[in-house]
Amino acid sequence: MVKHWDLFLAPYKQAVEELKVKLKGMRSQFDMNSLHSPIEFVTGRVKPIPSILDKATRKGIPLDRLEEEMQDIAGLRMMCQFVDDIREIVEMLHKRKDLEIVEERDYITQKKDSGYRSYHVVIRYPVQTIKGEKNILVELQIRTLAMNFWATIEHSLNYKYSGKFPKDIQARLKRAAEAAFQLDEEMSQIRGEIQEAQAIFSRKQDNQEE
Ligand code: 0O2
Repeated sequence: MVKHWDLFLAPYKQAVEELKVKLKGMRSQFDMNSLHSPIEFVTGRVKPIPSILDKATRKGIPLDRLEEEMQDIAGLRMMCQFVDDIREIVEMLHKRKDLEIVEERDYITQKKDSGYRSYHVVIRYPVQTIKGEKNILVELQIRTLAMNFWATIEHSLNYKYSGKFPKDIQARLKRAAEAAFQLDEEMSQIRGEIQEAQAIFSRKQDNQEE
């Protein structure tokens, strides 16, 4: 028998799969036109049921209001090389006709107390079901590789310490966040140089494949 959660999560799974194809497709189009892709890679997930329940309790969201009030049951991440790529991706999202932007949260110019940096865009995305169209909320997190590295490490430490970091770990994480920020700054400064090298490398690979 199909369980209640399977039925509830089905459109979220469909949205994640569809959006992964579409966003990865954007990357391929840049590649095919020999242009720098602002998207390096894309990942996606449906929030596991225990995390949905935890978050609902933490934020006081009644389970019959999950659809309206929990914005990240479906989530995708887009990683980029440079901070400026993030703006380019957001601009492209604004132009798309297959989704509607509901909210944007800029944790880059306003980083979180933890040191977390990322750009969040909540979209309303229509999924076609056998019962008609269903609009669901999806959270897109757009971040550089350095921001992603920091967030991934911090997320696992957060899990280990259940959010209650020892003081020294907390201080180190903040310093690491600053170092990730500096790395992004440095890479932006030599962006032209890096892209030139990548173009040469990719041409060399294409020649070898022919
Ligand atoms: P998971 O495991 O990533 O699914 P809140 O949950 O209250 O912080 P809100 O208002 O629901 O936040 O939305 P927000 O802040 O836009 O997005 C929450 C998500 O952003 C988190 O999801 C993380 O993925 C990421 N995030 C936010 N703050 C931090 C942080 O300090 N460190 C890390 N590593 N990630 C962060 P979840 O629900 O935590 O879980």
